[in-house]
Amino acid sequence: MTHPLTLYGHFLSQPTRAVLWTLAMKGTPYNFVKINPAQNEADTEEFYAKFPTGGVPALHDASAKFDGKPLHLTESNAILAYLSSKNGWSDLYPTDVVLRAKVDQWLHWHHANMRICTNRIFRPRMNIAMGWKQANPLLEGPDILKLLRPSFLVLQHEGLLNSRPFLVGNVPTIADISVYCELDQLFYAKLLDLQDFPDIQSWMKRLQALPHHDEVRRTLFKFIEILNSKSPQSGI
Ligand SMILES: N[C@@H](CCC(=O)N[C@@H](CS)C(=O)NCC(=O)O)C(=O)O
Repeated sequence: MTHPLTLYGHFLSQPTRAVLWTLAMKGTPYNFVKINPAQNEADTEEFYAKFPTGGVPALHDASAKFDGKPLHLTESNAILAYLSSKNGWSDLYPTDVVLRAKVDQWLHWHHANMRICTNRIFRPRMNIAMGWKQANPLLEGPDILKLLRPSFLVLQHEGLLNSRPFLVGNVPTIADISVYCELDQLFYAKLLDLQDFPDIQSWMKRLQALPHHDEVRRTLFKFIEILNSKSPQSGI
């Protein structure tokens, strides 16, 4: 069936997962095109013509126009904000300017902070396990904690201050979704030491309880089995 929205992405891509989860939670129909950038599947003229930044997730919205053409949008947090604004999901992206500013703060913070969960910790493991692109050296337990500790302090002491249930209040927003989708993979791969951060642990449990959590992580769970079996494989 054809829908105006087409999402290009991969189930192991953390920012793709954030968009997929949001669409699932809101019951929004869309077409999905699986693209694995780690196997150079985004390196085609056709993809670059639509999405010059070359990565996933990437959204095509046939019901909206930019420069006289259908809207093509990259950057997961921009996609999440766009979908929320367009569809009036004010629970996920509040219309109150102060609350929205706090959501935006976390979305911007995510890029230079939480994103290291993938770039420095998870992706090297993924590339080795799947025989994909060249990997950086693997970081292990204490080095992972050292790298993430400053971000955990910010999350615990500013985000979840006074045991606030979610980063910006009593309900989850796209800020929680974006940040959590970096940490989930480390949690399930048993690479996350949150002993000193009980508020982050409780917050993660609240996110795990949201609808469609496991469904959008089926490929991640399968990949973690491969990772634990320590034998290189392909086909995800
Ligand atoms: N800031 C971007 C990051 C997107 C990103 O890093 N995507 C990865 C997959 S998780 C990608 O497409 N990388 C391109 C490549 O590996 O060549 C976002 O939030 O959407």
